[in-house]
Amino acid sequence: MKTLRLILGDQLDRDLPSLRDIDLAQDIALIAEVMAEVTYVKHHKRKVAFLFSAMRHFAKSLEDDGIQVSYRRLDDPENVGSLAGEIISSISTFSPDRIVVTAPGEYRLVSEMLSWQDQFNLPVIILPDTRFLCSLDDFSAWADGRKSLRMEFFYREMRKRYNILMDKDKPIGDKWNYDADNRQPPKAGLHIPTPSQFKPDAITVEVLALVEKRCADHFGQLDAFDFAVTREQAMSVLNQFIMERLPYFGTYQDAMVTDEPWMYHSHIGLYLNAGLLRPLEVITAVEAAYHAGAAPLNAVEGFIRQILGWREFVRGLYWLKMPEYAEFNFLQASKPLPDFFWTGKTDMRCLSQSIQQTDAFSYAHHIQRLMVLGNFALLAGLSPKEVNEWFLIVYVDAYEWVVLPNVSGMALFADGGFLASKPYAAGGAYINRMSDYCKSCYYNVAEKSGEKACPFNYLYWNFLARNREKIGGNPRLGMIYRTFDRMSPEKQATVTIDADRFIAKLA
Ligand code: DLZ
Ligand code: SF4
Repeated sequence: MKTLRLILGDQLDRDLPSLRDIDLAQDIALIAEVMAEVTYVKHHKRKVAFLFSAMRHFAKSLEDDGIQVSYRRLDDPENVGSLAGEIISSISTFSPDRIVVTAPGEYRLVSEMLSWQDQFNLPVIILPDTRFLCSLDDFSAWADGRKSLRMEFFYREMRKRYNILMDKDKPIGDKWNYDADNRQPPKAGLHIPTPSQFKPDAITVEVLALVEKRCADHFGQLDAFDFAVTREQAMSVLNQFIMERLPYFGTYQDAMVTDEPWMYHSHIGLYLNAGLLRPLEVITAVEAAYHAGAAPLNAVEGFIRQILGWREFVRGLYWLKMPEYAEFNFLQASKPLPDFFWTGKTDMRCLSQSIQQTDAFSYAHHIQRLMVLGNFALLAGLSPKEVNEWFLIVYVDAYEWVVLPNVSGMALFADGGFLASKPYAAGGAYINRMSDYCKSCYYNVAEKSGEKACPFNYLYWNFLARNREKIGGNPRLGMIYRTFDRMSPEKQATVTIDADRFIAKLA
């Protein structure tokens, strides 16, 4: 049966379900660069360039394997601009008997695909995406009957199921989680290795020019583009991370240093999420480094937890809760995103550093995302829809399945505690402890009130006061509310005055 096999931009894996039983004699793999996917949110230029270059390299590797590939470039005059439109073109060119796809990572696209069979008048087979370690059925079965879902318990099940860092039926070292040894503040004189860099080849150079032209009004920079764009290059990023950064990953995973965007992080999320790396190969390579004595348990366990635990958990949760998850706004936050999220022009040093890095590299590490940008959005009461869209646009590893639970669930508490046991709210002291940003900030982190006080300080108390009705009963916040209640009425009033002044200025 002649089959048209659509491969999406984040499905660049030779072992993709929709490629497995390909008939080399007659099937066609369709890969299409389309404006609809580039602009449903206006993705960061670097993200579009990464995906297009990786898609073109992947197409070439499929052809090398003898697969007939129909590759639609964005600048092809016949490009019709949407995935459905490109399938219609391919149907008229190749007359396939059926269409096969691997389930996409975003709900909006699955919904669209469900109408394709009628639209094309051909069977459209959507295969489950097996590139994850927990199937959606297994996740639903695990979640069934639980009032709240906690990653830690899911992660332990996954450790046992895949026999990762296990000593028979016990976790190696007798503890499941070594975060108590992690999260150290940065100390002076840290040596941070240069990350992997790849000089753009002819394919990438062409893509960069195309993106510069067609995405001129998108956020972000293309200068000094140096991401991996092939599986081989992505493997070398992984190996270099294991050799040079993994040993310090755990200790400094939450640390932030001025002009050091990469720290000891792996920078492989974009490759995993686009299909260039596979989660199990990453996990087993990192586990092997532990057994070889090349990295300590706190680093290895912390890293593996992100992939075997957190990544699988948020993906399962997304599909379990869509489409409602996108509508959640438990705290009824509705402020628009301030302009400085696009310009980086703010006197708040932690925010300007995180946003400028995001603009330059389409990257910021998890604490910049969660405890600087996300924390600010939570405290300032920004609209979850606007914050989610910003995260989806600006990060090279971002797809809705990963953004929505992290932003709405983890950062903004918009799901009311389904994913997180309490809002991750913090004042300036946390950022000061974990970074060197405050030293060069216009604001004073030690001041609690007044024009020069760190805005995180009064926004924090204002957030708690404002949302008391919704979160005041949370047992994990009891002590904090008691501290607030011990403040004098004048001090409490000052919090409101400072917060109102600051928020009025944002608008
Ligand atoms: C993100 C993205 C972009 C920018 N461009 C394309 C594209 O031109 N063609 C394509 O097939 N996929 C693209 N993607 C990835 C899709 O948006 C992604 O597959 C869905 O969001 C589902 O995760
Ligand atoms: Fe951020 Fe406040 Fe520190 Fe400035 S003082 S960098 S606003 S935490």
